[in-house]
Formats: sequence, structure tokens, C-alpha cells
Amino acid sequence: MNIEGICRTFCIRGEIVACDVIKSGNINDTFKVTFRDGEEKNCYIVQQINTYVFREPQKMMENISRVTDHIALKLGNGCERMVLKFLKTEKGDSCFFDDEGKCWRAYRFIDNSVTFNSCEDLEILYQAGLAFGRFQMELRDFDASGLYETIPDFHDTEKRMNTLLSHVDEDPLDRARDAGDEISFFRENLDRAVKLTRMQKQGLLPLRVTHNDTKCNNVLFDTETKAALAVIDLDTVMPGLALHDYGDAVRFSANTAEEDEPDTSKIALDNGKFRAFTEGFLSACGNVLTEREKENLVDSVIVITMELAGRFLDDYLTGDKYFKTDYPGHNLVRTRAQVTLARDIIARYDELNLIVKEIL
Ligand code: ADP
Ligand code: GN1
Ligand code: MG
Repeated sequence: MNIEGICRTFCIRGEIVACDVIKSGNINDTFKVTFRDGEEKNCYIVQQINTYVFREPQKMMENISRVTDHIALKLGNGCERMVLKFLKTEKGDSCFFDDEGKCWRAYRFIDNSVTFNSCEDLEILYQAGLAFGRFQMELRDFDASGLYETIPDFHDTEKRMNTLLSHVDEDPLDRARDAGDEISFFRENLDRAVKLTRMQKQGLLPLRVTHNDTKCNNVLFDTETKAALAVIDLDTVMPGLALHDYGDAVRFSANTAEEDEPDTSKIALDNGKFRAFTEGFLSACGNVLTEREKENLVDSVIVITMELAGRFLDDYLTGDKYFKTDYPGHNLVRTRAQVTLARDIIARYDELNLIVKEIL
């Protein structure tokens, strides 16, 4: 079905005046569609949901609706730019399958907003921290156990490491030899990677509603004031650990380089960025987190960085089926970049913990 047909299914009226592809995510296909309806101009985000990754999109949309409704209710009127609003089809569904079996959803475009794929401005990083901290705050009284697990065991790092190491042994495409150094790193630092999974299984960390994809390009900022608006990309909202959200955000935003930087000499964790994000995050949800959560903030960055490095490597070893790649070997480059970052954080563990202590 074409974009116009999809928009009509979501009861959007008026005439299409523009349709732009937004090419930033690794998972879904995203379009910004502009409609004119009389004097009014309205923009929408229309997305084809990746059903290879999200096997049960209806259940995923139910999670998203419940969580966005909860936040909207808490924020009250006048806060429309602070939370996503999804459109419904005539039948009242928030996604539908077209005649080719593709699954679609649509939601309101938040005007005068901008996302940053990388960010040098510490004030913006502070704002990103605030946005994800507020997400924790707003959902602190939401019963996470009632949410559907969009991707089962998404942050079961121990399971991810076991899968990786068994694919290293099987080595179906004869690619493991390209990553000998990285594979040794995983074997040597396995204990660090599985720390949160083990604590979670022992019941030492509270189950919360988590976003699970807290890259800074999943926060919308006001184009002019650069204040954080809404947290977006809610596909992976499910029960989880607040530390996973924090760790993933720092991994992505406080890196001195891009997530897939081929020149590993450019990659490190930037203390200033780390501090700015952490200050924002803790100022919004510091009083919700338990002592044990606060003690493990730096560990969580190591966990998530190793986990993602492992996911990239696993995808490389098994034929690049999960993450979209721009060139052959992209997942190997991503692996090396993330392993380099994890090594840097491990080397500067005490120094980073001191920064956290100062903030607390
Ligand atoms: P993906 O899962 O592929 O990362 P996202 O939901 O994050 O998809 O959307 C991709 C990009 O589209 C975002 O980084 C942002 O720039 C833009 N975008 C998404 N939703 C909105 C919205 N409601 N208003 C404005 N821009 C948006
Ligand atoms: C994927 O779609 P995107 O780019 O926001 C992935 C995240 C990874 C991220 C790494 C559902 O997120 O887990 O951290 O790529 N999302 C899923 O860039 O697997
Ligand atoms: Mg995104």
C-alpha cells in the first residue's frame, strides 16, 4: 500500500503536500508526511514496523498506548509536545497490516523539534538525562510486570553472552577469525558483563518500566530553546532495569566518537558528557533510585556497552540479519568501536565512580 493509503487508514484528512524519509534508526522505516487540510498544515510520522525484530506488533502497540496514556494523564493539558500521541484506524487499532503484510503505525509529528545523532553541547546532554530521568519518574507508579516483553530477554546480558560464545564456536560463516582480539576481550571480562543480570535474578534490583533504547536521538528537543520534549521510539518499552536505560544512554551519548567509528583511536568516554548526562538523569529520578542502583551506575555502562558489542558481533558472525548495515563488515566495525569504549570505561572505572559520587 502507498503512504497515502496508509494515512487514510489512520483517518488522516487533507491533501499530501510532502513525504520525506527519515533515515536515522537501525530498525524501522520512518516517513514524515505533511498534509494540508484547508488552512491547516499537519505533519505525521508514519512508520513501517520491523516485524522481524518485533514479532507481535499489536502487543507492542498496546504497551506503548498504556505507557503514553499514563504519561499524558500525569502531565495534564498543555503538554502535547512532551509525549507521543498515536493515531487509530477506523476500527480503533493503533497498527495495521497492509495487503503486502507490512505493518504500519502513525503518530503526530511534534513541530519545531529536533533530534541529535551525536551531541557536543553539554546542556543538551543534561537535557537528555532529564528526559530519560523524567520517564522513570513519570512511570514509577506503573506496574511494569503487566507489560508485554516486546523482545524477550532483551537485556539478559548473560544469555546474550552465551549465544555469542556458542556462535563463536559454531562460526557458521568462518568469520570468527576477524574478531580474535574482541572475542578474547569478551571471555576475559565476562563477569563484568553479567553483573546486572545476576543481581536482577537475585532480586537485588527493582523491576521498572524501562525504555530500553535510550540513545540521544530518541529524545526530541525544542528547536529553539533546546529543552527536552518527548522521549520517542517506544518499541522496546517493557519491564526492565533503570540501570539499563542509564547505561545505554551514557554508552551512546558520552562517547567521544560515533557508535560505529572505524578509527578506534578516536573512541573514549568523555568525562564532561558523562557528568552532564548523569547530572540531568539524577536530578530527575535520583530520589526514585535505590542505593544499590546508584552504586551500579558506572557498572551499567560497562554492561550495556559489552552487551551491544556482543550483539553486533553475534550479528556479524551469523550473517548481518538483525541490524541494518551500510557496508560489508559494518557490524564488525561497530563491535570494535564498542569494545574500545568498554575497555576505556573499565580502565577509568574509579575515576568515573568519583564523578558519580560528586554528583550524588
Ligand atoms: P527508529 O526506531 O528507526 O530509530 P524513531 O521512532 O526513533 O525510529 O524515529 C526516527 C526519527 O524520526 C527520530 O530520530 C526523529 O528524528 C524522528 N521522529 C520520530 N518521531 C517523531 C515525532 N513525533 N516528531 C518529530 N520527529 C520525530
Ligand atoms: C537499535 O532502532 P535504533 O537504532 O534506535 C537497537 C538498540 C541498539 C541500537 C544501536 C530494538 O536501535 O537495541 O542499542 O540499534 N534496537 C533494537 O544503535 O534492537
Ligand atoms: Mg530511534
